Amino acid sequence: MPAPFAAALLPLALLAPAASPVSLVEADFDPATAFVPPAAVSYADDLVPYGSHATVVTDRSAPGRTVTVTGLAPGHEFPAHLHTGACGADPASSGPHYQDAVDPVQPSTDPAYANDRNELRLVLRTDEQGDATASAAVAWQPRAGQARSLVLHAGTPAGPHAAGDRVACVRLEK
Ligand SMILES: [Cu+2]
Repeated sequence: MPAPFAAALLPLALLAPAASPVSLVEADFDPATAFVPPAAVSYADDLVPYGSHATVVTDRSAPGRTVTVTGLAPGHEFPAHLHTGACGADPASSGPHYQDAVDPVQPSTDPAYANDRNELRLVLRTDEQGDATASAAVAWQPRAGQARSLVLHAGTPAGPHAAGDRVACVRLEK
């Protein structure tokens, strides 16, 4: 019975050219002062050594991100968030947290907006090698061009840094 067989193949043929729902950002942390603007910036070489590495996997079929880092300070907790701005020489250039529903009052402190369903937040807990993987799932896709960076904060133990200091930034969009 050729007709049902052909009908069954048709949806597969339509799906085949679609782009993979998974995209990947691979970046080495470098100083912001590098001659070529780096794909990932470290602002604190003691916590995020130059040459350490980040991988950010985005799966559009199950919104969220999986972040892997290697070679960071061992035994450390780095909170990491999606931020709106681009990585730059000034750690503040990455701007506020990306929010699906944007709080009309910025900086956002209202728990109705500043929460882990409306923002993408995760915590990277490094092992004794300085490696960590963490995932966060959310119910939304970021608006194109508005979630430009993943920022790592100093977290705990913060050492000479304040826990909220931005210690590194991974470029997700131009
Ligand atoms: Cu943040």
